[in-house]
Amino acid sequence: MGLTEQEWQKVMDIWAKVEPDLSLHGQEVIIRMFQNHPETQERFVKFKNFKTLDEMKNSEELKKHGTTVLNALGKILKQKGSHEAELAPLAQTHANKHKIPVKYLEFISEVIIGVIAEKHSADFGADSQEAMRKALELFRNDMASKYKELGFQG
Ligand code: ZNH
Repeated sequence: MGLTEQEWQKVMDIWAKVEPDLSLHGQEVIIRMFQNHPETQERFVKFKNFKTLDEMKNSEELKKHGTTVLNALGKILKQKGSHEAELAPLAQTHANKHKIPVKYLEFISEVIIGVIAEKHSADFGADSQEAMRKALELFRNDMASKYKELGFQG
């Protein structure tokens, strides 16, 4: 389940390409998640009534949320697996308050990989994608364990 130092390095390298344009990536991730998995949009009081792509694209709030999500994810990835301190509060809110199933974390993980692959094809080859996929799997597994501890079915 863990990643080798080399794999973490690949994750860090690609994240360094994402970071300068975090909010654009974040916006894209949230919009694509809503489009590919409309049930995820229902979880957001502030976005669930958006109907058109333009509405989504023009929303500063949505962009801000995308930035918040990727910012939190970046902090977690940089812990290279020792992310207990970062994960605990996130698991808490996502289990008890937002009620986000692990399945939705799977959706967003795939979307994140897809968006990065599109924007950074030259720097995100098969082995980097594989490393990122493993890192996001580790994140989800640890979220799922926390969910269990909190009594959330997830
Ligand atoms: Zn989430 C929120 C992160 C996924 C839903 N988020 C949030 C926040 C953060 C995050 C940081 C803020 C704070 C709190 O906690 O509350 N997320 C995140 C991450 C991830 C996620 C990192 C992965 C990667 N989420 C998710 C999903 C979903 C969600 C998948 C669904 C589907 N979130 C959410 C909500 C919220 C949040 C609903 C709230 C919003 C507002 O503001 O209202």
